[in-house]
Amino acid sequence: MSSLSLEQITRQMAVYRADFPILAQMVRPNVPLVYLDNAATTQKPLAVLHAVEEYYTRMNANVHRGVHTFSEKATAAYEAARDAVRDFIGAASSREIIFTRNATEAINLVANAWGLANLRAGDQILVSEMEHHANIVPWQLAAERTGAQIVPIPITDDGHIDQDAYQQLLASGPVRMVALTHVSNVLGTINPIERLIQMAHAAGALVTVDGAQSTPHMPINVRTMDADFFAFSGHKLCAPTGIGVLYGKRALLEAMPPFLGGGSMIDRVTFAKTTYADLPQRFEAGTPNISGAIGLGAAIAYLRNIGLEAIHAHEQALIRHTMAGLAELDGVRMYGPSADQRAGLVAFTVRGVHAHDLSAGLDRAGIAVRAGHHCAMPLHEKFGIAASTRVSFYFYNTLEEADYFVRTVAEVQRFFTR
Ligand code: 7TS
Repeated sequence: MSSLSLEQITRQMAVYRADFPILAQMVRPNVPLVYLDNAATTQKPLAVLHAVEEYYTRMNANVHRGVHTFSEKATAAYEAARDAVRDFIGAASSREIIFTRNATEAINLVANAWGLANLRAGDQILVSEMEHHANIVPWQLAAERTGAQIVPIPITDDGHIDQDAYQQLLASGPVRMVALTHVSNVLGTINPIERLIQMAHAAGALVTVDGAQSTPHMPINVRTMDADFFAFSGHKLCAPTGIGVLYGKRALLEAMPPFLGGGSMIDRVTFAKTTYADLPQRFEAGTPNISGAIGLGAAIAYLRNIGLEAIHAHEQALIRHTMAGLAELDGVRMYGPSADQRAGLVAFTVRGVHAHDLSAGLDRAGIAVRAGHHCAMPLHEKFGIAASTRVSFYFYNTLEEADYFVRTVAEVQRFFTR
């Protein structure tokens, strides 16, 4: 698909809309849904809905327990989903793939299991100023318990990691962990993650990459980027809610104590001493989200069939078009880098219109966007604003929707400022 022209890709993408019944829904009579809140969560194609239904209809049983036929079927399907995730993100082994509820839980797992075992008073954890709260608060909690210190990595005014400042922070350490997002959910910045990881490793620090906003939209290879830990959520890539992934390098995961205790994660339990299961079961206490994992496997197959490079190219075309349109409106301020350096989302403010009024106005026209601080309060503080409006695309969005969005922003602005 990557050999096609952009125009061909764009035409092809519109065809996939038929796989998403929700995209044909009305917000109210005669007002079709224009869903532009994909950074919050994405819609689910029939292939995913059917995979979940099929699991409950034909093979529902608990995994890794019974020797009965249905438990074996369910276990095989659950483990096939793990293998699909391994291939999708380029991990070396399926043992390095831990199923969690979401990216947030994946990062909490690292901050607790790795953090409490490895952090000491005086150690530093670098956290970039563009992180989502999910990659800030778990580290703060670990720091409170261990005496480690959180140090922010500054960003530039155009929304990039300040690499000189980052280098200085790494050099002055002792830095044990760097918490970095691959793509910012507010600025859209695609961070030069390989280079930032190399810099951390050269200073002896590990890196936890928040892949929540990159994994759905571009090819990912955790081995090429050399991430130590990498977290993402299924629901942002067409899978059901309640399933997420933590990738960790095998040696790191093997050396970590468990996060949650209970069934499935043990080797042998006595009241005197309990020993733990091997990877990945050690980190999957209790009955997992079996149908969610199977849905995630189906979502990955669906996305791979479209092609992650084509998805990225189409979304770049949408964001270029949208930012050019917004730039023509008076009083619109967009945050973050230029369109060619970002993923398919942009947060902006409109002079004279509060972000919540704007999003309510857009909703009246059927357009779903997000307004607020987008769980990135330190970032909004940095830019001196309390709230912004964010439009975020996925492959099923069209240039016509982008045009309609820009036109409606202009109309709402006229309404509030006349
Ligand atoms: N990291 C980033 C960069 C995110 O954008 C989000 C969710 C998360 C982590 C947490 O994901 P979860 O699935 O564990 O909740 N971001 C958003 C958003 O921007 N709007 O709604 C959720």
